[in-house]
Amino acid sequence: MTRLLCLVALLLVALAPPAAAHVVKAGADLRIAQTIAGSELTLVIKATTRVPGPLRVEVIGFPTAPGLSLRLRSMADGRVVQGTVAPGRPAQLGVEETGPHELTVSAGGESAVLPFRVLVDRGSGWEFLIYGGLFVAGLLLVGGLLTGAFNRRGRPAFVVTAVAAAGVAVAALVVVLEPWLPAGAPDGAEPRPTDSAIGRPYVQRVVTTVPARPAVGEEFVTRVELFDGSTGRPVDDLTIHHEAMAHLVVTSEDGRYFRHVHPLRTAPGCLEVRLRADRPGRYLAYVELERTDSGGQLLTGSFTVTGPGKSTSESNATSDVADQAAAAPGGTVTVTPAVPQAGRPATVEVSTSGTTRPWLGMAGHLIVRSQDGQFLGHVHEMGTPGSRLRFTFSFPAPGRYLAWTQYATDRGITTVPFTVEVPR
Ligand SMILES: [Cu+2]
Repeated sequence: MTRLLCLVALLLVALAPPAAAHVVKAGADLRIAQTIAGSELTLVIKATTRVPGPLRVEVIGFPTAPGLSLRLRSMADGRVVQGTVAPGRPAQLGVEETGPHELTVSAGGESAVLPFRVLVDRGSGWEFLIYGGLFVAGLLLVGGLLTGAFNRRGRPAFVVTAVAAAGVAVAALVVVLEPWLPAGAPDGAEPRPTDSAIGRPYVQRVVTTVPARPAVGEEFVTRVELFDGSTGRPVDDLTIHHEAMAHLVVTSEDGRYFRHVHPLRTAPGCLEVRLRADRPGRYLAYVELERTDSGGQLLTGSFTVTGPGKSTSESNATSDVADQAAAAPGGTVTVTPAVPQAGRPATVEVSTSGTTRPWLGMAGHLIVRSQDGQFLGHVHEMGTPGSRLRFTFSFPAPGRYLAWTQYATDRGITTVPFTVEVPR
């Protein structure tokens, strides 16, 4: 009996997964895509393990990124540290405290102010039970085995081994149940909002440009101002989703112009990005974002570019996009079935030129707009990076769609445009 219990206890110890298996958000890197100084880059604020200590910041460029100057400010005591970061040259900024900080990122006369929290995992209280239980069990097991070896009657050994087995059982139970047990908040975490049960109102937006009527060929600022639907105050609680605070897609009416960019937070509730349009006419803007406790949202807006040339509404969308596709550096697009049905999943496959690398957390992106601009869809390639991207997309209704697939390689971000006709 004693031997059987020992065997069971040993098996439990051997089979229990390591306590580190649980996911601690405090230990995760924060990745934020930014379009700055004409470059697309991802800023990586590495997870901190101790405070005071170094905060590591890296930058990934698509394909390259300018050198960025960094300014880290603690919101608790106002302490400021500065540094620079470039691809392959990470920055180390000293942090004294956990809690709210602001990282100002500047390059080419542009700046973004990124609020974030320095979090350090305290470890969950449950770990104490796991390691405590295993420790006690280990001690008693050894004791039990020794007592069993020197005591022929075996009763004390039985008791000791039974207690050891109970210790192991408690530890194993906590290991198994840990994903469902409440975890302690990390150091520096935001206090739980009291209104989280009902959620926050959707964001209202105003999309404007500076100047108000940009001219063809000239750089202008696209500004997205976000307001709370009920208080009218600026919305400054966006959560990072798909590695960005907001994803902005700007297309000309005919689809010939397409930009997928990640605006800079220039002030609370204010996002800005610099663009340059190549033809006059109407442009449509779509903003994908997610507000804390409010879910994802798609906001739309439009603006007009003035100047000489063929207007964005005069050209034939299909032929222009086809010309553009022919000129694209890589990618043969295959849609299956060749004539997709409305409301039924279709498969879009794109052959890539070069090995893809993850961008915005995915191997590839497919963005689909109805010709009239009333609909915008966005799906991801979820597979592993390779030479072929595959998307599943359901066109919502009959009509003509303008579509763009995007992926990143070492040479930069490739956009492959194509059109799809969905019959009645
Ligand atoms: Cu994006």
